[in-house]
Amino acid sequence: QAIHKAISDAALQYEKPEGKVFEYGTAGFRMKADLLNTVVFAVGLLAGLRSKKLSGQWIGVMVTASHNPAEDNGVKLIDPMGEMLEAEWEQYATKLANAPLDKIADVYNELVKEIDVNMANPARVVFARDTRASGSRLVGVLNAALTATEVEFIDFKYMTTPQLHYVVRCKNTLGTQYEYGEPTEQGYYEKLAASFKKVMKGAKVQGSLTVDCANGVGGPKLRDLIKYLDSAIDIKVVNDDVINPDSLNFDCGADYVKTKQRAPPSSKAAPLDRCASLDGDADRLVYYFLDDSNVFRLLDGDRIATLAASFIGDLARNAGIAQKLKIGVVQTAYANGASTDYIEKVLKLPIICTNTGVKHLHHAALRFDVGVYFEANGHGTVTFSENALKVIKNTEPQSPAQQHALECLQALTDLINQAVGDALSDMLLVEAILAHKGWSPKEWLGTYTDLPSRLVRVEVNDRSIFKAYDAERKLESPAGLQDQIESLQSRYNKGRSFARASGTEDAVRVYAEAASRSEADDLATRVANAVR
Ligand code: NG1
Ligand code: ZN
Repeated sequence: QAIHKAISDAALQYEKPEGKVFEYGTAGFRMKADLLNTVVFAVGLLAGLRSKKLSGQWIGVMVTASHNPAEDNGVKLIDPMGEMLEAEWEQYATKLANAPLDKIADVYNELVKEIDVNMANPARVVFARDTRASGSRLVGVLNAALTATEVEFIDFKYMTTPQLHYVVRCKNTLGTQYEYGEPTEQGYYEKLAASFKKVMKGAKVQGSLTVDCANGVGGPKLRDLIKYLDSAIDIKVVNDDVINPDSLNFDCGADYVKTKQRAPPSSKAAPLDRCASLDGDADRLVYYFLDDSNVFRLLDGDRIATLAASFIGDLARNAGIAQKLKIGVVQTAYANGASTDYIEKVLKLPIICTNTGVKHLHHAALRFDVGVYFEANGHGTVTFSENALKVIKNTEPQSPAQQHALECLQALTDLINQAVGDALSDMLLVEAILAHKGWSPKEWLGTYTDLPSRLVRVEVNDRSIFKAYDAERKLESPAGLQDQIESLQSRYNKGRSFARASGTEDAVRVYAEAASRSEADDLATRVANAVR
């Protein structure tokens, strides 16, 4: 039929990289940008099918490689509620991406049958990209795939990843009782700014916040957001060079700060200055500061989770609805053991540990009324169940204090991007909480003491033999390795270590923590050697 021919014709413009097998992983497809044309073409085709399958709901396509180097790029699909693509569909993406170009129209037709797509349904797609130089070429490819399959689409140009997730959710809830906001960038800023001002009632941000934007799309977007905040907060934007393409994620950004455990070399922060870093597409956030002795102190995703959980817990108690809300925290094996301890023993909240990758955390979070989830690397958010929204909205306050707490909670549900982890939204959340508590980063850090930890990347011949279970905290294969790891960790005070195959890189990651720096390093080295 006509579409079959249009797909075949359009596909002819591209060339498939030889001998490369593609896989839709934790972060969609991600690799060197010059290998991506045919992959993006395939994703464009699938986005249209996904929309048709869901009766014409809007599907998002984001072109980004997040914290990866400037020469990389990637592409991922966003489901109607602003969530990651349903896991079941990842295999279809993989199948299309690996189809030979002269067969891709046939594979497309096969998929239509296999997935049982009603081709008479409309198809609607929104897309955006980060600031990478390769983005415009890839968006051109996407355009070609959508045009060939007669999909209605809107190009949102440059956006942070969470902004596009927001737009997708807004588009699909427009005119329903779950309306999420205006499906525009301006709508996003207005929603964040208005709810921030509400949350800030009765509190004032102390001092300024310096935000390192990884020289990515978060820079210009943060500058835009600031215009809507009416100086409710003093933000200094640094590392916001989006002109020089090589500067992206280079010696700056959330991933740099978290993995190197140091501030960007360009940082001019004085002791006790509040600093934060975003990653290249602004879905990760970490805080840090230099203490009185000029020592670098990191406040990572675990810290944001504990801060948010304790604040929301307090608000729920003050609002008199604590009994009606099941608040919980979701972490991965990479969460520092001290944070897990603090959540269980001090905050007395339930914890779920899931596999790495935010889609797993997000799903687990939905099991709570208020689900606080963060990966240690700073990617996360808070979800509110329908019950939670109802209770917060419908509770009659019995005192001014209770009313204040309820209003604050209500505003939080708007401030927090519930579709996905969002560095800009999370940043305003942290700023609001610190302001309410009257805390500097020093008091925040003082809530508990992190166990020294070490993360090592180990190159192996075949990482697929490393099979994990128990939320990736243990290995069932290769045989015997788990016993070795356990015997090693038992020799260290508070020792904990695990190894798992990375889902985004061709390597095995080894994590170790222990009571002292030297023990953690030593344990990591020994487990890494056992893995090799
Ligand atoms: P892998 O490569 O599977 O460890 C990394 C991060 C995840 C997540 C994904 C997706 C660590 C240890 N791992 O996964 O947390 O963010 O990338 O970007 O930080
Ligand atoms: Zn990212």
